[in-house]
This record gives sequence, C-alpha cells and structure tokens, in this order.
Amino acid sequence: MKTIRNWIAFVCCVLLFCSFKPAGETVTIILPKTPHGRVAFGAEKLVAALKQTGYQVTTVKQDNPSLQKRVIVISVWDDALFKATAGVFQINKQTKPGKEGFVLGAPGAAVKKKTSYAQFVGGADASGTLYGCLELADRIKTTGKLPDAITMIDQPEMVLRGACIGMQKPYYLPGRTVYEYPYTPEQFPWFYDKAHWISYLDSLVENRMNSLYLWSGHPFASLVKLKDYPYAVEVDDATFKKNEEVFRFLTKEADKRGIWVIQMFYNIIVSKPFAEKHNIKTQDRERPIVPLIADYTRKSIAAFVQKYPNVGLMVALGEAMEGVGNDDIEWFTKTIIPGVKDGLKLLGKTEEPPIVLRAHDTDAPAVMEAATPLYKNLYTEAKYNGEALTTYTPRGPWAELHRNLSRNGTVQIENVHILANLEPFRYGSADFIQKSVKAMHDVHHGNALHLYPQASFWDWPYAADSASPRLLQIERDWIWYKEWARYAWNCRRDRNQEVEYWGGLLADKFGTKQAQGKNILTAYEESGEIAPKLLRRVGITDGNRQTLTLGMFMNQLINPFRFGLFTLLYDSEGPEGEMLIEYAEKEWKKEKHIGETPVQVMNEVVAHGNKAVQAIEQATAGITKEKDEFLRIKNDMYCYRALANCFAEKSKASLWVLRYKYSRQLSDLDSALPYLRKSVEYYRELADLTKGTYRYANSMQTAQRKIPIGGDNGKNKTWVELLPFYEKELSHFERSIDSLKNPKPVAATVTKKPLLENADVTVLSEYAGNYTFAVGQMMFSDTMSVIKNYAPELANLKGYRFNKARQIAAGTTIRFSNAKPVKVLVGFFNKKGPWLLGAPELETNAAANDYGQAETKIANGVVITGFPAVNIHTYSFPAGTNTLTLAKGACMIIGFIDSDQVIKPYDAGLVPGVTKLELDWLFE
Ligand code: GTR
Repeated sequence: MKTIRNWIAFVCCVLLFCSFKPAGETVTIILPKTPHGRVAFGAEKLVAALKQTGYQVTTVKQDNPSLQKRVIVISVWDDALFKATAGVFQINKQTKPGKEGFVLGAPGAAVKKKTSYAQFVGGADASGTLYGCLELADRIKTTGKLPDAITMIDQPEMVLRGACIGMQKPYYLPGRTVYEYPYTPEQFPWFYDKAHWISYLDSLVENRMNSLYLWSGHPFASLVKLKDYPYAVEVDDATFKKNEEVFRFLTKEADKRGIWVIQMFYNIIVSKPFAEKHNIKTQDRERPIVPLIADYTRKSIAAFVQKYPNVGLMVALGEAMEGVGNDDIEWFTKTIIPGVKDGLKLLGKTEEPPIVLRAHDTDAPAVMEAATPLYKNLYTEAKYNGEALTTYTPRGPWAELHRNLSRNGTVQIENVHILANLEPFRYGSADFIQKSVKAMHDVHHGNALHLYPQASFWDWPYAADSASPRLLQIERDWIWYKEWARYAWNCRRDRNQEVEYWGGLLADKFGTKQAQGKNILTAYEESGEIAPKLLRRVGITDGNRQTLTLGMFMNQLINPFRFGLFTLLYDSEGPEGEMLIEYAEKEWKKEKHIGETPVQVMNEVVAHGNKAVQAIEQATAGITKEKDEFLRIKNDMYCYRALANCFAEKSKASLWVLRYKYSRQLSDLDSALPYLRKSVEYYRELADLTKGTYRYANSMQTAQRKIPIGGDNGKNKTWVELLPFYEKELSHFERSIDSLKNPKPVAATVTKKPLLENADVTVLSEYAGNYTFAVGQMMFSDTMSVIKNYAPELANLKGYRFNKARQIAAGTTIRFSNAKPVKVLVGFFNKKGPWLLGAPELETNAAANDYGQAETKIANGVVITGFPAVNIHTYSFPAGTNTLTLAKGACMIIGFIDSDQVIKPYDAGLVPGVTKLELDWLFE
C-alpha cells in the first residue's frame, strides 16, 4: 500500500525541449509486432487525439525500431520492443510500476539529436500501457498539441474500480417478484444496442475504470442451457441467441478497454419455468437448501463459467435465503465454489476466476473462513454507507466489519450502493467524494470501488428528469462517475489543485470562465452536504426503504422507532451525535449534548442550501454552452435549498412537540405550529420546482418503499403527489390543537382502540396449544416466561403456543385454512439476540413486505417476563389453505384476525422506565 502511494507520489514532469506545431506534422507510432488488444486500443485513442489536433499519423508494428523520426514508442514491460528501446528512453528497468501502472519516458541525448520529438509509453501490463496512451492523449486534447516530452510514472491506488448496471426495472413483472427480470429485448432494449455499450465502455475506460458489474436475480436462465434442465431457460430461442451474442460482444469490447465484466446474482432464485415445473416458488427465504435446487444452481454456474471464462461472478448469499447460519456457508462452499470448479474442469483450466462475496445479508467473515481453504481467488464486498451516501467519517460496527473483511480476504471492495438519499437530484461534490475515498482506505481498509449510478438505478439507462428525449444517466451524471473514478485512482490529491481541476472541467463544459466553473463546483459541494447530513441525523434508514428527498412525516421525526429505525445509520454511518428524540430529552433534562446535534445540522443545511443557490446564480451570466443542462443543475440547487428549509422547519416543529411530551404545556404545541406551516410552504416550493422537471424521485417504485409513504403500484413517487399528505398532516395538527384546547370533544385524548377479534381459521399443522391474553399466561411450551402486560385491544385474541427450542432449531411453520382473507399477528422481540427471530427488515431482504409484514403495527405491544418487549407485525393471506413460514428464532404467534380489521400503526409504549405520551394522534 505504502509503495503504491510512493509510486503515485512520484509523478514528475520535466521539460525537455520545445514542442512543435501540429498542422501537417507527421508522428510515427511504433507498436509491438503483435500488440495486445488493450495496447492496440490505447494506440487507437492516441492516434485519434493526434489526428484531431492536426497531426499526420503513421503507425508501424516492429520490435526493433529505428528512432530517426518523430516517434512515440508504445510497449509493455519486458516485451521485445520495450527491451529494444527502454535504454534509449532512459527507463530504469528496475522501476517497473505496479499493476496497471505506466511510465511515460523522454529520450536520452542520443535520440534527442536525431528526432525533434520522441516519447515512450511503457505499461507494467497491457492495461498499464493502455492507461499510458490515454494519459498522453488527454494531454494532447487539453493543450491542442503534443506536450513537450514528459517523464512520468503513475498507477492506480485502488485495484478494482468498477461501475454497475442493474438488469432490473422500477416495477415487478407480472407473476414475478423482486430481482426477477429475464434478459429480453422487451425489458432491456438498451442491452441489445451495441452503440450504447460502446459509448458506455468508452466512458468507463476514459475514467480508468476496470470493472463492470451486471446485477440480476438469476441471469443463468437467460444465458445458459443445461442438458439436465432444458426447461429452465426463460427466454425464447431467438432471444437466447441474441443474449449469447451480446454477452460475447460485451466481454470482448470490455476486455479491449481493460474492463472485467462481473455477473452478479442472488441466491436462491430459480427461473420461473423451473419453479413452475417443480411447483415451487422462484425464491423463498425460508426454504432450506434442497438437492434439486442445489444441483440446478451448481450446473448453471458450471455452464456459465465454461461459456464465459472471462466473466467474474459476484454472489449475494443473502436475500431469498436466510441471512445467517450455516445455510449460507453450505451454499457457498458446496454449491457455488464447486460449480465454478466444475466449469473450470469442463474448460480444462486450473486458473481460478475471481469470485466476489457480498457481505449483504450474510455473515461474510464466517463464510470467508470456511471458503478460503477451498478457493483462493476470493474478493469481498460491503456497502460503504448502506444504500445511501451519508458520511466520510464512517465508524462503529460497520467499519469494523469492513476492516475484518479486509484482514481476512484478498481485497475488500467498497460498494457505493443505491443512493436512496440522493435520488433524483444531481450530485457532484468532489470534496465529499474525495474524503469518502480516503475513508474507504484509511477507516475501512478497502482497496477497491464498486460504484452504483447516482440515481435511477432501477431505470437504467435513463435519468429521472422529465426532459424529452430522456436524459441518459452517463451523460447527466458524468461528474459523479468522473469524481469517484479520479479518486479511486488516487485520492491523495491536493485539494486546491482539485478545485482548479474541476472548476476547469465545468468551465469548459458550460463554455464559461474558470471562476464560474468554480462557482458551479461550489454549488455542487454545498448542495452535496445536504442529503448526507439530513439522512444521518433524522433519517429512518440507510436503505432504499426511504426516499429522503420526498420528505418525512412528523411522526417519523418524533417517533422514529415506530417506523423500524435502522440503528446502523446512527452508530456507524455518521459522526457521533444525537437524534431529535435524544436532543429533546436532554434539553428537557438540561443535560449536555454530545456530538453532531440535529439543531446544528439543520442550521448547516439551511446555510448549504443558500450558498448553493448563491453560487449557481453567480455562474449563470457566463454560460454559453449546454444551457438547458445548466438550467437543470440550477433547478436542482433550488430544490436542495427548499428541501433543506423544509426539513429545518419541520425539525423545529418536532422539537416543540417533543418538549410537550415532557412539559404537557399546550403552548409548546402552539409554538410548533408556525414551523410546521412553514415546512409545508417549503414543500410546496419543492413540488413547484419539480413539477414538469422530474418524472419521479425514486426509481424503485414498489411496495418496498415505505418512508415517507408506501410506494405500492408506482404511487407516491413525486412531490406533487406527496404535498396533499403534508397539507393534511398540518390541518390534522391544527385540529388536534383545537380539540386539546376545547375540552368538549372526547377526541381530545387518545381514542380507545377497538378490540381485535379472532378470525375463523382451522389450523392444520401442529402447535402446542392456545393461550389467552391475560397476565400470567405462558406463550412457549418449554419456557416459564409469562405475559406481564399487553396492549388492551389484544384482550380477546387466541394466541398459538410453540416450543421455543424447536422454533430456534427449525423455524416456525403454521398451516391453516380460512374461508375469508386473514391477517396473522406475529410478535417479534424488539432487541437482537442470537436466538430471537429478527423482525422483517427491508434493508437486508427485499421480499420482507410480500405479505405486508414490513411495518410494525403495534410497537411495544406485549411484555413477557425475561424477554425484550414485543413488536407486532401482520402477515396477510387470501382465502384458502395457506402456510406461514418463519425463519429460525423465537417469536410469538399472537392470533388471526379478519383482513378487514384495520390496525392503525402506533406505539403502545409498554416499556418500563420510559416517559411515554402517545403523540402520533396529533398528526394522523
Ligand atoms: C436491499 C435493497 C435492494 C438491494 C439489496 C442488495 O435492501 O432493498 O434494492 O439493493 O438490498 O443489497 O442487494
């Protein structure tokens, strides 16, 4: 690592002799006799840059050249051409750069006399030579002429620098569920567009990226045919042929550019026709490993490796398979690795292709421990800040996981995953990104980057803007890719020079002066602080369960635990600090605040918003190119300002409401009201700014999106749609205050919840008897724990007793028949424990809302001796015979109710020692 840095630090440019004028001048490019594809590609780019600048170019291929003319020698370390010319160019053979590195060399005195220009490009390997050519080509393009001969050595810091594309859609396909998208021209027309691929791959190589990840649930049934499972293929013959052709084309073109294609897949997912044939589900988290599926998967992987030996594999052991325990290890060591080895045998090769193990939803350190003795070429990957961008000061248990993986694997890849808090506005903070890459190295000990699109992951290749024709992500978000890639190559660059660099690029893009270019950068950097700070201080989750830019409801701010607060966000993905609820409590108790407070953040984001708008306004007058795009950036800055202001006002309102919890003074609610009104005004501004400029905020438009509000059936994805909800929230609060001030209506206090009634069901599977809701009742057949307290509306329910040890060993299954649709109430203990079943969690399981179970319906609804409090969720089932299967771990089956009995989510607050006052009714 240190050596790499030293190399990179050792970049020097020396003036040797004057440059000459391009027009009509001839330059000879000398390539090795049989150049590697990447070398030839690099040379092509260099030739193009020279020609564009007015040079005549001749290319020759020879290993022992004469250096009489104006020449550029292009070689790979230790090849014949290198050996023949390195001495002349004063290349010290001992100073070979590391992987993908290169040297640009200037000639010694003897050659200087003979030619008025000579330059040497030598790469440590073919990729290095390619990058050397690109470096020279860039300099020619920037200055309009061949530079004076330069001496330079450089190489990338991160070993893998990759971007990803989702073979996924914003919606589910009929009869299928999450991640299940066969590769077809109907779904992915762009996949078959070779020109699109070329421009994408060119943009990757221009940014010196060397890997491309394709994300899919189950790609195999679109790409390979198996003798034993011919029916598994899920595309027609013509499409299958096209897929083969495109995949081959893509991997070949990628390879030329030094890019390694990696196919990602989730487990256990099978194709739809396979599932139908065997009468099983395509994916089922609770399904144990069955020999049939293991065999099918192993053979699919083997066939894939055999067919596409140059494609890497990336594996998500989680999702569709229970996240922890031995199944993951079994699956990886007994199905996936053997599948790859079988493929190698079929190919007659022994060199292991790389396998990347994702840490998502699995115990990756344990899997690595079991897998490393079996397979050497393993990489690990984990999300940098969850599915968001929140901080460049990561810490806590999540940072420890990264370090652990880095210690135990070969290379730890830092995954900048779906940017759920940045969607859909433009993001271009070079400062934030540079600091983040430094943190990846210094705090996480990672040494590779896997970058998601900045926005609209599920809608590739399009951006969310309303513009017509639609904007392409790679064009709109060019600066996002460029910034990450530049710092993945080298993050230790001088900040002042970086400001000049980006300012220059922006000035060039918009045909303006350097000063205005820098203003645009300032706008990006000021606005670039807003979403990260907001999410890490008041957000519910780092996952795409929340779309931050759509705002948040009051109850989400004042009662975040009710909405399934994802605590990693607070203990790992931001600096130490306080949540609104903690801040309010400390204020009331007059305790000292610690770290980054919400009040501080709200002041800061308002200032960032103002500065972003000011900076973009300062740039406006000088813009001469790409005016439409500039106006869109400008609009985004106004959007960010409105968003920051809205959150700031709403947080102030929340703190007054939270104060009321302790003071019980109505005047505190009165104080909250003007702030809430103000926040709605700012939201209205946001709705106006985005009306006609954005098609949507979030690209994942399914029921998986929960915060601020469910995204079922593609609804609630624009600010215009959300505004009425926020207006309603305000008027509800106004009415609540009125009713509190006016003692007449009974509604002035919390209304009594209606009793829940048992539905008519016949339970067909075994269980250990029933219990009623009464203090002292036992709910496990093998444990003495008894009910101590429960939410009153449960009083009539008939609970189902289970054997806790069996639940822990084998999970819980309950089969039942019902004439009418029902909901099963399941209680999850609200603390994590090795033998407690975790509540459904969309952060790690995209199928966690398939039965409507993701949301806590009654938080802290039951208290049992010796256990943490119980949160109640409901699972919906249609009429018929149904099975509820829950993973391993203790939980409570609280009862069945008819589907039409509605439970309005709330916190019953049965937690000893906590100041409890139900506030949610004030707003909903
Ligand atoms: C889930 C998320 C999915 C996907 C997944 C993953 O939490 O909802 O969209 O990103 O994580 O990491 O594979």
